[in-house]
Amino acid sequence: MSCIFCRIIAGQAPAEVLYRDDRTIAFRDIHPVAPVHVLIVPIQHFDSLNSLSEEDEALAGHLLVVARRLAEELGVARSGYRLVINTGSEGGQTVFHLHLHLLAGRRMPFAGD
Ligand code: DGP
Repeated sequence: MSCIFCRIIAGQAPAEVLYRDDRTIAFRDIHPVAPVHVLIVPIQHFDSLNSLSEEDEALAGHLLVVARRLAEELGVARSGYRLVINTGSEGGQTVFHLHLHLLAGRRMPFAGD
């Protein structure tokens, strides 16, 4: 299995897992860029957001709800947080398994920077 996130999902690579259900896993980013930096990842492998179809709308919504719940549990829902989905090389994607970044704990610059 070459995908690092698939290996984490399968328990073949270590990660600090904060949440798991039948469709989703969330674990801390190995290279955090904010005091809170969690990755919310579908169990099913999608290379990127480009691979998501209309049939996956419920899953896409679930990922957002999981992110919102994690923000509450991590105590950043009120202070604020940012969700990021890097897509493709110019979008900054480096791991080609769809994931949301949950970033919080510091003031974020303008999203276009
Ligand atoms: P992106 O650039 O959007 O594809 O983000 C990929 C993120 O994945 C990046 O912030 C670093 C993180 N990452 C890469 N490999 C691992 C790993 O093995 N474990 C964990 N926890 N995070 C990883």
